[in-house]
Amino acid sequence: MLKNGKSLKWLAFLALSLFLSGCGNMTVLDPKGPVAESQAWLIWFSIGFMLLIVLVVFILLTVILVKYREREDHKGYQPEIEGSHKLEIIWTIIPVIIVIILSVPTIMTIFELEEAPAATAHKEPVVVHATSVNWKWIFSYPEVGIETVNYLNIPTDRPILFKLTSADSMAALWIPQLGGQKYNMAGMETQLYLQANEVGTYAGRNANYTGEGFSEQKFDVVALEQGDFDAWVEETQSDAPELTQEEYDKLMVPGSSSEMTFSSTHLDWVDHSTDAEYAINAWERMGYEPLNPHSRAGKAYEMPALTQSDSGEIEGFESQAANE
Ligand SMILES: [Cu+2]
Repeated sequence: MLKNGKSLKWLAFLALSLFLSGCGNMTVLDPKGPVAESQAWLIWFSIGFMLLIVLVVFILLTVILVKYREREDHKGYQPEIEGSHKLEIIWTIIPVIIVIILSVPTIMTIFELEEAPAATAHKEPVVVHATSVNWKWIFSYPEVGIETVNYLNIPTDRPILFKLTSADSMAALWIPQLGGQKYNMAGMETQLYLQANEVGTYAGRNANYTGEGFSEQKFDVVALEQGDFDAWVEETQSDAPELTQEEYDKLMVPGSSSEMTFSSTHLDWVDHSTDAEYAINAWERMGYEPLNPHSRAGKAYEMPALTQSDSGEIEGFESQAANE
């Protein structure tokens, strides 16, 4: 038999490994930036406060069970509580106070997170347009004219202003270690501030189920020192191939994709937040016809797995025998 202290430690260890293991770097409670930090604080605060309530309830339950159990000298006890103003006030006010204590910090944090993190608000944010397409992520940096697919480089200690939209299905951008998710929707734009405080690679994904290729819609966020980030931007501007609309249309066909890098952005010819039909028109230009909006099956292409050649061409349709 383990001593009490020892078994407690084991329990804590088990709980912790359950929390942290399965998820790898997808973990919410291991924040690496100010946004995720305030959200993790909110989660711990809410759990702690609710546990306190559970504790009080269990203590009261024990006291009442013992004090009011049926005993010889208690036979026939009939409590009169109907119309008791005192009791009515007590059991109305306590839940109101509980809701206030839980909701005030939550609402304050939600409003705070709509702005750039306070500590770095004086710095110019890096603007990144994050566009979801079944089943890929496209990231455009309009300020420096570069675009990436399925990965994202960001500088540390600077707010990143994500402008979220979708070319087709509703999706949700989620980078757990940097902050909670927000929705991407075709024909509109949502905004999300995130920030990384530490150099590292963080997992990102779509958090809104969108059908067959959903599990493949993942990306890596690589946080670099400002100097390394600037060097990457310069290298990309000079070395990466340009993105043409013809190449871009290939990305609109539902399928998966490896990481890609371009020295121009699709914002030159389409902004999906104002043009919700671009992807459908691109399908027509590509000769693609979906058989079902949420499955990979389609006329002409069935879930292509796209890659980028050295010259910048998007490949991966060739291996797909035309399916007509
Ligand atoms: Cu919407």
